[in-house]
This record gives sequence, structure tokens and C-alpha cells, in this order.
Amino acid sequence: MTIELGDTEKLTMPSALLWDVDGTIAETELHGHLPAFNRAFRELGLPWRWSEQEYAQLLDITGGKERIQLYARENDPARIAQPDWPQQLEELYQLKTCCYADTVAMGAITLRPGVLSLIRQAHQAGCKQAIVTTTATANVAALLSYHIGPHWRDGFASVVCGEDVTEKKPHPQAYLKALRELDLPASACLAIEDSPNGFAAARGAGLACLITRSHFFPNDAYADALAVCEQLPADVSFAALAQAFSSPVTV
Ligand code: XBP
Ligand code: MG
Repeated sequence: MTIELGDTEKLTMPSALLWDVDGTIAETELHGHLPAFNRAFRELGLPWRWSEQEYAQLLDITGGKERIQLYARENDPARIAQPDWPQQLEELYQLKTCCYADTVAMGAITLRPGVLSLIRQAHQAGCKQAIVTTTATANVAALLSYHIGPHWRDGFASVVCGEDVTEKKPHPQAYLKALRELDLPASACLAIEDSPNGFAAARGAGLACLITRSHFFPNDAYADALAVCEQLPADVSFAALAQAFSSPVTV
């Protein structure tokens, strides 16, 4: 997609923005998921409590269920030897998802600066948008309906969540699925991510990727990112993003 700026200048806009959710759209890991895991552990009488430091390590594994499974295998092997462990895990994960929705409904999770503005500007510019995340669909629906409204889904041509893939990030499957649903080539699109796993998934699908650093990933290196910033500018402009996408020199 090309924007005519003047007689000579032309800007190639991304044809789609592909948004990660956790850490990118909002600081959900710190304010939503971590408290939800700990509340679910407490309510089910489990002795586990995850500190922020511990959670930072556990985020190497994408997917809440996978995260709990690995933690339990290393820290509570007797529990996962119980014949009903798969049901316990399912119940725990469902409860954690409900706890997360409660936290959103209390207004405890704000969107990061510039996010809503960029979503709206991209929409007005005719740029398609997608959600590409490894969290559960219920969590995305809770967060985006709270902040955008009940018709949030209409603004996204594709929504790919944890249940929609067999391989979570850093595998590129979620991004590849979104690109198929958008019916666009990777070269025409831009991913926005916050973590090494998300970046690897986006790059693995052939996408240019903008990194907005988040609480749990403050210092990681991202070779060949389109740009790495602490956060989107509060007065972010879609035209400026298109400029960076056209001539990727800023890092
Ligand atoms: C997000 C995740 C998710 C969330 C928790 O990663 O890995 O597991 O931490 O959500 P990304 P669930 O931002 O790279 O998509 O408990 O629903 O999995
Ligand atoms: Mg993320």
C-alpha cells in the first residue's frame, strides 16, 4: 500500500499490523497473569506462590498451562504423579483464566501508551489488523472488550490465540496462520512484540518487527528488529510508523 506524500515522495504503508497482546498491548504479565496464577494456586489450596523474579524465568515458556506443567514437574513431582493431575491442571488453568478476567473487570490493567491511538489511526488509514498471541482467547476478549468495547473483534481481520495453534511462540505458526487469514504476504506487514519468544515467532514468519520493551523483558537484544523502543510515543503517528517501515534505518 502506497501513500503519495508529494510529487516525488511515496510511503509504503504496512498493509497490516499484527499485534502481540501480553506485554505489548498492556503489561498483562505483571498486572494480570502473575496475580491470577497466584490467586488460583491459593484458592485451590496449592502451596505454590510465584515471585516476580521466578515468573521472569518462567516466561521462557509460553502458554500458562505449559508453564504450570513445567513448574510442577520441577517443584512438585509427587503431585503430577497423581492420576487426576490432568484434571487438576485443567481446573487450575480455568480458574486462573477467571481470575484474570476479574482483574481486567476491576480496571487493574490499562493499555500501554499509544496503543489505542495506533489501533485507531491504522484502522482509519485502511490498514488491516490482527491479534497474534499465545494467551487464551477468553483473556484477549476480556481485555479488549473492556478497553475497546463489545464490538472489539470487528476491528481485527484475524485473531489467533493459544487454542488456535499446536505450537506456541517462538514457533511462527500463530503468525503464519494470521497471515493466511489476512491474505497478505509477510513482506507487506508489521508485527509489534515485546519479548524474545514473540520476536522469534514474528521473524520466523518473515515479518518485520517493532519491539516495545516490557516489564519482564527490559534488556534483551533484538538483532534486525525494525526498531526497539521502551514504549510507543503517547502521540504515536501511523505515518511515522509507515515512514520507518518504508526505510528501516532507525533502531
Ligand atoms: C503470552 C503467553 C501466555 C501468558 C499467559 O506470550 O505466553 O502464556 O503468559 O496466558 P506472548 P495463558 O505475549 O508471546 O503471546 O495463561 O492464557 O497462557
Ligand atoms: Mg508478549
